[in-house]
Amino acid sequence: MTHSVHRRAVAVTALALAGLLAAVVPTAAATDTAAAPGAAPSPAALAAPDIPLANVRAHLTDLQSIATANGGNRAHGRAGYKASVDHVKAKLDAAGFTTTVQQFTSSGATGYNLIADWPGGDANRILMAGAHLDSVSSGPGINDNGSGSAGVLETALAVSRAQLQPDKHLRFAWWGAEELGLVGSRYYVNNLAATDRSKITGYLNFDMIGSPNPGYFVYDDDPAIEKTFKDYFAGLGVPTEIETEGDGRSDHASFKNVGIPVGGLFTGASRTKSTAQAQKWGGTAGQAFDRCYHSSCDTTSNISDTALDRNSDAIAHAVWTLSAGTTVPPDGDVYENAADVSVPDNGAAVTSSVTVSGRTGNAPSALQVGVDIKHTWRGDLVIDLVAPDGTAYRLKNSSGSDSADNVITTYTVNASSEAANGTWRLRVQDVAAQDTGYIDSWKLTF
Ligand code: DTR
Ligand code: CA
Ligand code: ZN
Ligand code: ZN
Repeated sequence: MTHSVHRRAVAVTALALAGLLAAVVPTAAATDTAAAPGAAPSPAALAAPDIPLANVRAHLTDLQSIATANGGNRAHGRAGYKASVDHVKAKLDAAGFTTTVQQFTSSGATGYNLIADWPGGDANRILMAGAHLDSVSSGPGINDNGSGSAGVLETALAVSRAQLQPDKHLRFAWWGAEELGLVGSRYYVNNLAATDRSKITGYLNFDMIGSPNPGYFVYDDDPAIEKTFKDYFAGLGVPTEIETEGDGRSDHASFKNVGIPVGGLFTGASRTKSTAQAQKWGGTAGQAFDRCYHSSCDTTSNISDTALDRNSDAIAHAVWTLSAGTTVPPDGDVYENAADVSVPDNGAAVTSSVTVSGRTGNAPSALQVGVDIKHTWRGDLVIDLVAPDGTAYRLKNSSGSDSADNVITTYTVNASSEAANGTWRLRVQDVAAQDTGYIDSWKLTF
């Protein structure tokens, strides 16, 4: 919509002045910037400690000794597995955890899940981290999955050393019979009452995190969990790839199947590292990430210390970050993005996003969408809320006659058919020539 010349002359002068002022106040490019929910956790809550590689290595040495003393493996139904459970449990008991050994039967043998609760935190918001502790029968299973088991164990011991008191309740788990088909973790989930399942805000899985020819793969299931890991590795300057070997390949599938947000890390198994991957990660192209996968040579010699260290530190970062939670404002959970996003004049739509996680069920029928858009002649603007599944809810249509400036208001949207968790976007488009502006901030209140 073009406007009267008179108004345009005045507007152009004002805009020119604004433009000069704007030169002093940098505005973000028209990018989509996800933001965490509500008030940011306190910095202290995010500062996970370094996980000492030597400690993780010592756990692997212990697991190797257990396998060597028990027929060379730590497989379900064998003495080496129960000895592994007893060993890890003793360390957790000594560190102040409340441990539970959950028994089940599979393939005619007794299996064991080890669950360790860290006292404190909100019992209605539980963050879990786990790894399968069993090996295949053909070897000691040090990378698969002593590495994940040791990384999770040392993170739990670091929680104890720090006497961490996060907002959320922390629960750690070591699964039995994963190699028989995720048997232990599925048994755990299936025996959780629905009300107890809904309290689990996320499950983090670590299965093979020390492969000798490592890749750095991040599960791409829950966006907020994925971002937590990707941001950590970005901080190290380590590129990551999305784990693509299939959702059903480890214990996170048991949790994902019942709608619990999941994430995790993986350094690769029998697939071959490509030339491009070797260029970005080092190691040997044309060779498997782990040549000893499910073999007798999966010993303490079958580990990359660099990968084990980085991933153990990433586990701690995720546990500290995702358990910090946020102070729930009195008016419910608020998820805000205050990054400026320029709206091109009479141009393409731009978006600004917020990532919602840790909630259960669907969004409310009266979801509050607060917008603050600075834009002269707001009649140029079309505004939509886009749900995580892509469904668009029209908040405002363009209107040539609405010459007022700025859209600073709260819309109420019936979003009850949308899952609450995921990335929500505010989409804004200027559909008329002249007059410009930007998204100043917006927020969702559940
Ligand atoms: N199934 C796991 C190894 C494995 C293979 N692909 C993936 C992807 C994500 C995690 C683990 C895996 C095992 O043998 O224990
Ligand atoms: Ca470390
Ligand atoms: Zn395996
Ligand atoms: Zn495994």
